[in-house]
Amino acid sequence: MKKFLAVLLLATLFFGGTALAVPIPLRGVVEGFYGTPWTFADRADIIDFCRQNNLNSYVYAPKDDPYHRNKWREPYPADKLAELKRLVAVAKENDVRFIFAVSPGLDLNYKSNDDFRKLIRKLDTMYQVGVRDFAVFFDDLKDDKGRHHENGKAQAEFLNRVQKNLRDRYKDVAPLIMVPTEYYYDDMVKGDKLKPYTRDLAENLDPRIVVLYTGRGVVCDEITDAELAEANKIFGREVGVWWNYPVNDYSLTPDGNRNVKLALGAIEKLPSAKMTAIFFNPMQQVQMSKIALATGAIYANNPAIYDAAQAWDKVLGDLFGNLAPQMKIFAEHSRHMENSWAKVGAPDAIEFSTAATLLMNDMGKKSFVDFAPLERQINSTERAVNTLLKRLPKKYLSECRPQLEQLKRIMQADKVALESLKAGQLDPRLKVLREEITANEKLAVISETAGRKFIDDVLNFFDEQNGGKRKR
Ligand code: LOG
Repeated sequence: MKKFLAVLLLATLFFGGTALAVPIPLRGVVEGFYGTPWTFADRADIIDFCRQNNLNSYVYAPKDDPYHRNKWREPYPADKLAELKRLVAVAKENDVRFIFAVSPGLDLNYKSNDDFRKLIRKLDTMYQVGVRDFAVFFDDLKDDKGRHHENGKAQAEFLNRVQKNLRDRYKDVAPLIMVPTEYYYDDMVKGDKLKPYTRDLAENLDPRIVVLYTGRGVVCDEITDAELAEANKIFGREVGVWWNYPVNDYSLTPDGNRNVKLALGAIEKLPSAKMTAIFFNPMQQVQMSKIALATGAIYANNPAIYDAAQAWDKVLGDLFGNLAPQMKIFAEHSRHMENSWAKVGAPDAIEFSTAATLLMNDMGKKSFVDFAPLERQINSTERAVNTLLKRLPKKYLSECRPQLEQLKRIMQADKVALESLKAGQLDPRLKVLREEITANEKLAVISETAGRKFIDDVLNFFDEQNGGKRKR
């Protein structure tokens, strides 16, 4: 009977999904973006956010902290070190691991004892302020021609030596974490063979060192279970994932100071198979990053049953309360990130763009065209934007005002475009509005394939009509 009850209990838990909750052991945020690093307050806030969302790690790796990368040999000045010490304490209070990373690859000499000592000195100082988790990153060491000069064996031996040195002297440090120079799959292989660097690194790296990779590309659409298994095979261990969403450091204003597109979608399309670590790389916009990061936390706490759409709804509700419906509309127009080398995030505003596409298909072909579905989309989007501009708390608004204002401009132009179609005649204001939008794209990009596209579709439609008329 006892046995039966035990089986019954296990079965209920099993099929109820709860007992299956197997969190990814190391899960958290990697402050690993280019651009102005987060402030102390941002970091303390995100560490608290980690605890609240059951994320257990924060990786300190801001590319533009000179002492992390460019001037890695130099010790932190006293004030910076004091700040880091406070942060480590905040992490400890929140039960979040503070993982300190250094990126020495730009000019490290693997054979130099002096360089080895300098690196160890850096990590020792961090140990003294309370850090017990360390990482050494070797990403982004390519020259303008896309070549790098890293030697996989030398790098592995260097890291093994670092790991041994720390573990011999300190019994309480966690296994070292590293990012290889060839950190995405497509860069590790040539044809069906491993490239020499990756082969030598994998062959020589202490199997206890945790390797992070970013998937098939740097910023890629998904990682399947099979792809993860392939990466595990390459490195002869369970690799971890450095996931480049919602990071937007490759979408910049011309002065390079601010990011033009915000990644406000859910984390999606990640493995459901067992994984050892996952770190999400956020945006400089710390508050706006919380949408994706909180969905990432739901994923990392139970990958097997993760549902991106459900997680997104829950998180929007948790973060924005009664403004969640409006935030959802706004965020829908700002999920997808894409350029010549990056592609990630669900498509933007699917319902909106579907309504626009259907409408444009019908134009000129059918005697009755139903404008209502797109009109509803435009109106509800405009209303949502206006509400957010009025009511969104300042900490959020200060990070997304340019994008909200741009979406507002786009909706105003969409209205004029729609009226033009209804009237069968192009309203000359549309071109003016379009120009304004283009000028502002230097500062804010949103809804490229939905609201923004509709403007051009309508302008093209009238161009073709006029062209056609002229021809006749
Ligand atoms: C960098 C990262 C950057 C991200 C997105 C890794 C491992 N390294 O191209 O610092 O934020 O892409 O631009 C990267 O992803 N390299």
